[in-house]
Amino acid sequence: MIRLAIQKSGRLSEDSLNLIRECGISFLSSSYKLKTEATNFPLEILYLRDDDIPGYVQDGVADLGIVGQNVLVEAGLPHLEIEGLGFSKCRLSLAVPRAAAYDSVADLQGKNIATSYPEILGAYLRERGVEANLHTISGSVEIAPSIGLAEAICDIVSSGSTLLGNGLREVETVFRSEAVLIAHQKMSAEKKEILEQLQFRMQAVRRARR
Ligand code: PRT
Ligand code: ZN
Repeated sequence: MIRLAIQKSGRLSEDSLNLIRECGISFLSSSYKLKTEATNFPLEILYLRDDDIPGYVQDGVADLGIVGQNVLVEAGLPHLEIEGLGFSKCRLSLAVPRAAAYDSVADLQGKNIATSYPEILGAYLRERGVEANLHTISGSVEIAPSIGLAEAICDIVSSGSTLLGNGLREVETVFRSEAVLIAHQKMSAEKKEILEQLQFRMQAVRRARR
């Protein structure tokens, strides 16, 4: 039996469940349950907050997980990734108020930047020799400039309409992300075999979708 952690409720949940079902794996799902067992494959599904998934897989509490690369890299655990899954594509971008002057990332020197991704953004700025004050906030990052908390933000973007609606302009792509399959690094031979079967099915599903 292998244990897979997926997001309980959020943007990854439906696509994660659909992928498992399309692999021909059946299970009962109910919104209040925290775990469920498949009926025709040696798989147990754990429903967690996405932020908790990398740590659970690193510690081996779950053998596998499905999570956004943005969350995985921010947690400092990129080595857990074994395969891109092609959904939940988005980017982590820097944005400034529409009317603000902006030529290059050097313009952010000494500025206040609000973000939920201080690790990824910090590395990006360091590589470019920019020193800024990062303010870590966990939500509603887009309103930070309008309330005077920061001159710029760094947040997840997909369509861009949230930035637009908050009077912000996207100026740099910091990181591109998609959902990925992650795995604990020390698995038994038995679990490795189940993982191989699962990956084989996932790849077949993805080929069939193209
Ligand atoms: O409760 P839990 O902690 O599990 O969930 P969460 O609220 O932390 O995450 P959730 O469900 O919002 O997102 C899960 C994952 O989906 C993220 O980690 C990304 O990998 C991926 N993803 C894909 C996105 C988006 N697209 C997205 N658009 N995550 C967030 N957004 C938000 C963004 O933060 C911004 O507020 O949507 C807004 C921007 O969208 P646009 O379309 O207006 O640009
Ligand atoms: Zn989260």
